[in-house]
Amino acid sequence: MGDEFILHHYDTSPFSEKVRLAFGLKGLAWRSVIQPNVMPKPDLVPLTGGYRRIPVMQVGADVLCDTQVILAEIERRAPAPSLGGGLGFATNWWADRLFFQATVAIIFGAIGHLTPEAFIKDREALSGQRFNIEAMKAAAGPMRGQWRAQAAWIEAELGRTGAPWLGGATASLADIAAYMNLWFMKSGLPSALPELLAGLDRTAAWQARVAAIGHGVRTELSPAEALAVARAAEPSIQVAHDPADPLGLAPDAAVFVMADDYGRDRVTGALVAANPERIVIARQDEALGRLHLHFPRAGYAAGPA
Ligand SMILES: N[C@@H](CCC(=O)N[C@@H](CS)C(=O)NCC(=O)O)C(=O)O
Repeated sequence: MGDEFILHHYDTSPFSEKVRLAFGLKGLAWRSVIQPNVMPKPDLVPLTGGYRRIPVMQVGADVLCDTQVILAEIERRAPAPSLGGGLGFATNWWADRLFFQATVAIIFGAIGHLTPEAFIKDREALSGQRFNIEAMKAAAGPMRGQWRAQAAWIEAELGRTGAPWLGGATASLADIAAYMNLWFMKSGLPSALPELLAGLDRTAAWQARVAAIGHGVRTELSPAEALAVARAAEPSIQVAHDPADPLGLAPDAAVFVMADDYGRDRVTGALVAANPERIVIARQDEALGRLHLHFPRAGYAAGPA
């Protein structure tokens, strides 16, 4: 079990949907561990050292936080068929941040008043901002134009090439990343989609194609079993340290890592390796032993602890 892909997620999580589709694109088998969608997450935080966002992927005693580094690791371990190269990750960055913020504004502008109090409190803690339902309502209308502008880029690209996928003849990360926003809109506010996609027929057909990629072979695992896998394993993913890294720290230095957008919990450990793709830190957990935590560089701050 030490080299299986273990995905800590929940079914309604749009970021997790990207990873599930990446497993589907590559036809991979994976273990699914369902985690709560609000704090506390007592079976997740021991693995992550305090990082609370979803999804997290575990391979033995290696813990990958954030879809950017999860997708890079899936690509490394299972290179064919490929998720594509750097442009896919650039598309992923746009889809995660800019396109996603437009999607969130529209969904919560419409359903914010139906949101349970516990969820609101949790997301206020996550974002460090008030969950301002009136402001979200006011922003949602104008944001529809911005959302459609971004969806129209998908339409334009499919129209320009006449290909079934954004990258041409085969599906890639660009498809999965951009699609995540349509998936979230469809599950969060399905009534908005016909208007938002009106006339964007290629995009609607592409959306169905991406959905049909599926999720590969999913089997459930309990949180306790996942923790037992970590306890029984030693970190095994080899990551090269880049001596030219701007962080300027040598392996073994005490470092912190934190997201620079929301969920900015600081995670600390000893540097294992830092390169343009990821930063890896080692943590000793009382119950689980030595763990290596992998974070992306884009979107994260890191420095001496
Ligand atoms: N940049 C992160 C973002 C992850 C993210 O925002 N996840 C959402 C769920 S889709 C989350 O963690 N929400 C708070 C929670 O579930 O507790 C990634 O790519 O993994």
